[in-house]
Amino acid sequence: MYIGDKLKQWGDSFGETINASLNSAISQFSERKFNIIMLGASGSGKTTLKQCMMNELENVLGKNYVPSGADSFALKTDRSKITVEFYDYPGSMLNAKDDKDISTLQSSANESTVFIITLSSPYFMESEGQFTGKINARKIQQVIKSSMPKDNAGRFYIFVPLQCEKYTQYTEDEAKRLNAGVVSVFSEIIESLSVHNSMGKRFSAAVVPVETIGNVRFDHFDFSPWGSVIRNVYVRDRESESAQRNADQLLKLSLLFILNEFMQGSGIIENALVSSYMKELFSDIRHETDLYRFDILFGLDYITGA
Ligand SMILES: Nc1nc2c(ncn2[C@@H]2O[C@H](COP(=O)(O)OP(=O)(O)O)[C@@H](O)[C@H]2O)c(=O)[nH]1
Ligand SMILES: [Mg+2]
Repeated sequence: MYIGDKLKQWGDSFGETINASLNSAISQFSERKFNIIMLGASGSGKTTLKQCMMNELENVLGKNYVPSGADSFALKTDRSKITVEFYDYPGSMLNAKDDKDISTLQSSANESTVFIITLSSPYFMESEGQFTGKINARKIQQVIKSSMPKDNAGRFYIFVPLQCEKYTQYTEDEAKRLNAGVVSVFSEIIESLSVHNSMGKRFSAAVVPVETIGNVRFDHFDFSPWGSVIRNVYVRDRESESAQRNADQLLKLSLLFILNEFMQGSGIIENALVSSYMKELFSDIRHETDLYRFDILFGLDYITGA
């Protein structure tokens, strides 16, 4: 089974829980804005992924969803509003020679609550990882490092392998190798963030693979005569229509964290959004028999509100 029935059930009840809690939890507060920044090399899939998440908004938020521009949306009740904006810059800005570009990126990162870090999976999964440099992990880690909050603000760092259908759909070993690969590419920053987490920073981190296309499979790299990768070649692998998978999971996790931040900032920590029952479902979703898996690396409490 690709995604277990449990996962579906969880997804359904999750949506209801968000809506029910939202109405009661935020009705007494005014407006607040949160940002989600997409960080990844050019071509790693940031814009596609952002669009997939936007496409799930209605489905996930139901009547609380209010459109608000191409890159933002709002969760609204009668008396309050949480606006969420995606920062989606060209990946080339990571390599910008121009100081202005890098400082735009940096100041957006400083103001972001959720960091979605995208990786083109074949670069670290194929050819013994010799093209891992193309993920630009060094620069991404620098931006993350320089944007750590001085105050008690929470941050959710979600590492999202993309272009990963070849690894998520066939064997469990490959699915595990994918998640482990992500952790290894970003090991330096993950270690540092987890130290901050254990010293009391409200930091969470997760690895959440998403298939934004679904019915394609990585086949090979096209090389230039001097051995650099010109492009990644994918082939249509199945009869099925193109179908994105798990962008809704990523959206829900991001929203849960944001809602918890909202409540934290409002001084009603006890008003936990998600019950211990939800926490049980969290462990279910990562059930061994589900080929698809996401891993919470640390900071689960800041996501579930437990
Ligand atoms: N196979 C596959 N291709 C993807 C996936 N996500 C993005 N792509 C492709 O990767 C290319 C770059 O995507 P884009 O979103 O423009 O990347 P950006 O430069 O990071 O914004 C596009 O051709 C997408 O169709 C994915 O999950 N699987
Ligand atoms: Mg883009």
